[in-house]
Amino acid sequence: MTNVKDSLAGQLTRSGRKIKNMEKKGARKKVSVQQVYNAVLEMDDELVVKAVKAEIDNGTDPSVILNEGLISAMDEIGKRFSEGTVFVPEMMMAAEAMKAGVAELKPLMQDIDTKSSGTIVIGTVKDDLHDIGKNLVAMMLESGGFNVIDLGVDVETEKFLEAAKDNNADIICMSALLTTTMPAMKEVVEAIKEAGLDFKTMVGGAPVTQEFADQIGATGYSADAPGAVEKARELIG
Ligand code: B12
Repeated sequence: MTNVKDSLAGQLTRSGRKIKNMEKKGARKKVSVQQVYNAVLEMDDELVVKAVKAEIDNGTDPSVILNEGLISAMDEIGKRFSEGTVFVPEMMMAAEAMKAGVAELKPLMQDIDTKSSGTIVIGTVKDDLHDIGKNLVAMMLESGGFNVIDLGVDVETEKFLEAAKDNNADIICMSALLTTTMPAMKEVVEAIKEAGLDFKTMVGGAPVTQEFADQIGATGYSADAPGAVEKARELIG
């Protein structure tokens, strides 16, 4: 019988070798915060933290570190996953590395002049475990002065509604990263309507589009975290 640990280690070594080969071919994108970007591709959380700290010390804009360093490296990991050159364990390691970098940036992304702009309930929809983007959106909303209740991942429709009612929320924000979990967003929008409630809804996540948001009757959509803050401000008025 194959030992799972050995098999995972084998996978990692094999794909690690592939990553090294790709490096030789210069497959890494050139970005201004190269050390951060590279460290995520190395899937090394300590290296990511070191590189992020170095950029902070250099005075680099935190949003550049986030977008050009951390987020674009995760996009590259996703591309490699699609191509079959990295596997789920590596995606997880890269995700952990990215989270460590985001944690370093979080204190720098707080708005100094914040006042509570409204209450937002946020979560990743049912059957979906992706939370990096959702966490970023939650962090930016919090920094933007909103009171944010984060329900985590794999959130059932009923739980969104209950939390919104309990906290007298203005908006329910939903994240989905899988095409198979996007319909859960529609379920929440319909459940709100059926219950005669008037919560606004915002949807996002890599496969989600404005067109999809319109189709399911969501109140708002944004392609990224800063846009989510803008949209939330617009919706709450
Ligand atoms: C990291 C990752 C994982 C990690 C997740 C770790 C974690 N804690 O989140 C792990 C390894 C667990 C994972 C598992 C799986 N994954 Co995955 N994963 C990814 C990966 C590489 C990156 C996602 C990410 O974090 N991106 C970075 C963040 C910052 O971007 P984001 O989430 O899009 O968020 C931004 C915006 O979309 C927006 N946003 C996000 N949410 C919201 C919400 C609102 C309200 C608003 C307004 C905006 C907004 O703002 C964010 C910041 O700017 C993607 C590839 C990709 N490029 O998307 C695949 C990807 C999403 N996974 C994929 C797959 C197939 C899977 C698995 C099924 C694999 C498997 N065989 O097991 C499982 C599913 C597990 C489950 N049930 O959820 C596919 C999905 C394909 C599809 N069409 O559905 C992708 C696209 C990879 C691929 N190219 O094939 N994955």
